[in-house]
Amino acid sequence: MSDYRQMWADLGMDLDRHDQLLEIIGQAYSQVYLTQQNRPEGMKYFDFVISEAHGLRIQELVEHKKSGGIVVGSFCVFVPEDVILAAGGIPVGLCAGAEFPIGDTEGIIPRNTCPLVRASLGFKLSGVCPYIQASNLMVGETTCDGKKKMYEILAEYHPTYVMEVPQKKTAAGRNLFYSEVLAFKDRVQAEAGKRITATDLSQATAKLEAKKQALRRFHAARAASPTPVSGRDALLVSQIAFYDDIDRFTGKVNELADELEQRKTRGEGAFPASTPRILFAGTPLPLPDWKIHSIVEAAGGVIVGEESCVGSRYYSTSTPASDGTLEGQLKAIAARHLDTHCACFTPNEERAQDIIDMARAVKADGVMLYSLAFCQTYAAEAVKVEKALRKEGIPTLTLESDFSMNDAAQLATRVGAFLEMIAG
Ligand code: BJ8
Repeated sequence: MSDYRQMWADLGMDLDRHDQLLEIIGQAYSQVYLTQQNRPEGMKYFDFVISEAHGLRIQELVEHKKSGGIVVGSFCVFVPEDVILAAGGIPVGLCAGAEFPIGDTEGIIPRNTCPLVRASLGFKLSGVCPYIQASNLMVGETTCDGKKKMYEILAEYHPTYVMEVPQKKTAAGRNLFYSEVLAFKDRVQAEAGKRITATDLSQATAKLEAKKQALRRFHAARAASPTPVSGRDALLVSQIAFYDDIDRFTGKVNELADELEQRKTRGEGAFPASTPRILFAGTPLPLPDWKIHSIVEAAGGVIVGEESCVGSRYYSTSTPASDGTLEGQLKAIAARHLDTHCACFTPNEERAQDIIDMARAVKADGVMLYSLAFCQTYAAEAVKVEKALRKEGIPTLTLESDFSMNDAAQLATRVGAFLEMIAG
């Protein structure tokens, strides 16, 4: 990694703190990932991507900018990646799943704010995220109050643009979001110095659809018993989906899906078939948040699906057909995003059914309903979702946590008891 120090310095990063971060992530990765047995061969590519997440990939972004392209960072699946791609830009999902930079937000945003919101700002303030440093623009959205207010602060430190997401999926809400997608296209065009044509956009959307289709194939293969891949590895693939090169990633995920399908034919699993199968449902698990998955799998269970934005809420939406004009395609893109069943909407009845359907599809023995601390929308919705799951006879465990390891032992006890209950 030492070859990249000049590049990091040029990006204005804090090299000493960045060294500390890499050390922590490197240790966690070795412990959570490299100790696993019987991993698919195809995971080697994703190990490589992680090892070069702050190196080679950043070098690619820097090269892209040198040749006149732009890099656009975002925090939520409501930001349309294909609009950025159509302008010759590279979209990157910013991760913020770590405790490391949260102290930097002390006195800037209240402590009783969701850790994802605090870490998102903290990664900018601490100067340890090369993705933020390399991005021309960061794009926020009005999905929750914590994020809305955080973006106002972020704008003081980095060029930031905010898209308004409606709270209701009414005709007025849909029109509002369409106008937001139009305005976003204009902003991206201005940033890139390039007009997006209908052909640019349809090609970009086709790439995005191919990526999501590869992810759908990969995650569908987890339904096999025994499941051919660990939850940790599957989560990693979903996390990397937000920042790797789109075509390369799609190819590698399809290769991995082929391998999982062959494993299924041979009856080969990451864990024995008798291992209790858990569906994770809730708030996003951005890199490098591997906490819940490692606790569940260390306690003798396996995670077989993620109903999360780092998971099915990202890959399950697809772009409806359009008339092919630029406006028609942008309308279809707006409709695609409003098909996301995020707790930021009221009502959001579809989500409970999604979880029930997914639990059945992946043959889950139980569902873990997770929310990050201080996330009111997901915590409140968990009550309703739990009721719906109980009605279907699906065992449920509700958990709330953050990115620190302070509560790891307590979580492990609760998870262990839940696994025993469903196995017994
Ligand atoms: S589409 S889930 S990525 S908004 S956990 S910051 S909601 S207080 S992340 Fe999300 Fe988009 Fe919805 Fe997905 Fe606020 Fe809750 Fe924190 Fe959250």
